[in-house]
Amino acid sequence: MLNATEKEQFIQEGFVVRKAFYSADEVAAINQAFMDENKEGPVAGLSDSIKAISPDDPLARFPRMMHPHRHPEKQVGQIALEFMLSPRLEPILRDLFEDEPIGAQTMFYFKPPGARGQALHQDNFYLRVKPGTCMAAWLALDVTDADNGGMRIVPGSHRNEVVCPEEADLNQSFSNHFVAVPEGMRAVDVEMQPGDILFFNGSLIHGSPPNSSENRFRRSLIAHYIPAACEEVGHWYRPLMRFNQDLVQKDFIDDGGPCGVMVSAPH
Ligand SMILES: O=C(O)CCC(=O)C(=O)O
Repeated sequence: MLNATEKEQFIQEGFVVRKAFYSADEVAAINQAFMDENKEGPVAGLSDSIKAISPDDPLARFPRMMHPHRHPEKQVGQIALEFMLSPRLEPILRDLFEDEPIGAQTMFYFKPPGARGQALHQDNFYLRVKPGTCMAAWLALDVTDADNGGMRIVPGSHRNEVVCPEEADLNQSFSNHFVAVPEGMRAVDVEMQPGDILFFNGSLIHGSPPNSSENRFRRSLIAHYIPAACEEVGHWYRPLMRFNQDLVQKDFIDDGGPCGVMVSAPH
């Protein structure tokens, strides 16, 4: 559960960090499993197809893995599913949503040295949750800071509307979507230790700069959730799962939405 200060911070700023949520042993086991899964490079059906910008683009060797929890036959699949539906996370997410949380997505970012980041964006643009908002639980698996491309967030921006993104600079970001920092707000870097979790509202503007460190990976395991009371969600996020693994039906939206057609699997 969250204390009153954490809850107030989440309401005002749209995020909260829980320190040392996973132990060093748990973090090491997660990293080992994903590094093993990627040891021959990207895995068909699991790794994202990120377009390399040069022959030595580190993301060509280490693209993020999308929805690993949908692969129960793999160790990484079991790890991602356990993380998404962890009884440790459930009461916190319930507190943040003031509703039952439903698991919608997992991702694993390797973000090796030299990798591009992900330009500022809002998750609700992709998940299209209505009414309400999606929510992220972002587990740090390395020390993360501005140097190795840690998370950058715009506190308070979750109270703004979801906006149609502009074109991002593809030399800095593997994703082509970019949402500017609203006037009067500023982006801040979130420094985290392995095992810390950042929870954030799906309308919060966030992203990460490139990993400009010499030799430090910035790995993270991420789950996204929707509230039980929402009626609509993007079709990419099917199946939706309760914490007891029961499947949940919603209106799965597959039109272009207010910002036009999305041609590939987002986020
Ligand atoms: O880890 C990152 O660099 C970005 C992650 C992100 O955008 C998210 O978890 O929604």
